[in-house]
Amino acid sequence: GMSFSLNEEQKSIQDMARKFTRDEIIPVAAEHDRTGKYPTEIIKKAWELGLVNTHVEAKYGGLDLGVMDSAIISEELAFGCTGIQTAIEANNLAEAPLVVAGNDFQKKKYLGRMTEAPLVASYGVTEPGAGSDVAGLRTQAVKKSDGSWVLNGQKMWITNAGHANWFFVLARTDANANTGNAFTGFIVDADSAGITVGRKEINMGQRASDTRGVTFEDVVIPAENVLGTEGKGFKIAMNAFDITRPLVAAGAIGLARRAMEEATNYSLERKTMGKPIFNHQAISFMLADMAIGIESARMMVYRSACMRDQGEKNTWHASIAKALASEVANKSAADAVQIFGGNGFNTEYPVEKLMRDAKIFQIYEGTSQIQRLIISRGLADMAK
Ligand code: CO8
Ligand code: FAD
Repeated sequence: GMSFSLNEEQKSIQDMARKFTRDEIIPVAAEHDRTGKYPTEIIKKAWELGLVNTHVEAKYGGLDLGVMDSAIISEELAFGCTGIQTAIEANNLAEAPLVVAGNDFQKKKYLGRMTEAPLVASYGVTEPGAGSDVAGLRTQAVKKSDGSWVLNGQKMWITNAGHANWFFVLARTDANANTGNAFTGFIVDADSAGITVGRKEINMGQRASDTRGVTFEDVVIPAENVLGTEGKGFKIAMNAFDITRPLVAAGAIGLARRAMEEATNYSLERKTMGKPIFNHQAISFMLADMAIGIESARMMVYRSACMRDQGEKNTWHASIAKALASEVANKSAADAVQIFGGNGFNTEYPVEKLMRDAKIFQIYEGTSQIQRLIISRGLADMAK
């Protein structure tokens, strides 16, 4: 039958991730936010515990966890700092196209090395001129007579780019074909000649995470690094989101839960008009709304994650989870700042960071508008 509880293994994963977050992330999160320093040491420790690259199959050295198990980890890490969680999560995203379409050789070589050393990788789809409109991207790969490819173009907003060992890159390989046949996915070694990684972008939030532009100039890619079938890259790039949108949504829930806990604790201590502000219903109802949002968004995360683990197509549910969780995170963080009053606006308290960090959840991995596009298209399909 249907169960709403975690099994023993999932509970122990949750405990481990929660403890790691408490001991290793929370104490340094504000400092990483202030300096923008990339969390190399934290990634290494998380990697040692198996909290990174969670879905790599056992035969390539991984733990072979499901999306559901990974979502539990994502929520816990995000509770500590979503900048650091995003740096870790971006590995899952880079690896997802290989999970979906990689052959044994590619998985052994590129996923295997992620389990042998604490490396990071990047997913490179977005460009300066095309983010939501993936089919509008202009990076191009041309096949040479020996079967290798030459890559030219520019990617933008690529998480982990400054530290990546390899990139998943989506490039146009047919100027005339329709979207489903026009793009090919490639694995590109970061030390290939012709790659220039840009400066670290200074973002509003999630400042520990590393976001950069990447330029490819006549970069040669061996034939063996084509992912799946030539021309079918768009679907590989989209299928990757079936794995990662539930995880990004889980991250948003971790942030919302942090906002709720901080604001609850604060409101039980802070007094006005002779009583803790928690006892003003205007305050406690904001907290109740956070709980409503968090509990319902988490159900959608678990639902969309379990569907994927059970081999069902989860794109539509993943978009609902991602849209809902990112909005719950933003509302919860903004209300937490409100509950903290003047202190909420100050960097000595943890909630202004949550508000800055929350915004990106409505933008990356498909904006809230794009999730609604996918959800509404699904409605039209169901009506047919
Ligand atoms: N599964 C399988 N096939 C698919 C899927 C899917 N999910 N989606 C589309 N397709 C197929 C279609 O069926 C169609 O195939 P065919 O031609 O055979 O019928 C073909 O692909 C083209 O599809 P569409 O006609 O739907 O294409 P559109 O151009 O209309 O665009 C979207 C579709 C949905 C708008 C798409 O462009 C999209 O998802 N845009 C958003 C892009 C996005 O999410 N970018 C995120 C980049 S990564 C990122 O932000 C990382 C964040 C930080 C990293 C750390 C945390 C993980
Ligand atoms: P646009 O597509 O130009 O959208 C602008 C506005 O128009 C948005 O509000 C959008 O919702 C709206 N809009 C666009 N089209 C429609 C439509 N059809 N209907 C209604 N509204 C629409 N990308 C990667 O490939 N890899 C990464 O690792 C990565 N990491 C990121 C990290 C950060 C910190 C940031 C900021 C971005 C990252 N991205 C990454 C890119 C991210 O996915 C895109 O920024 C996002 O998909 C939006 O694309 P855009 O910025 O081009 O905005």
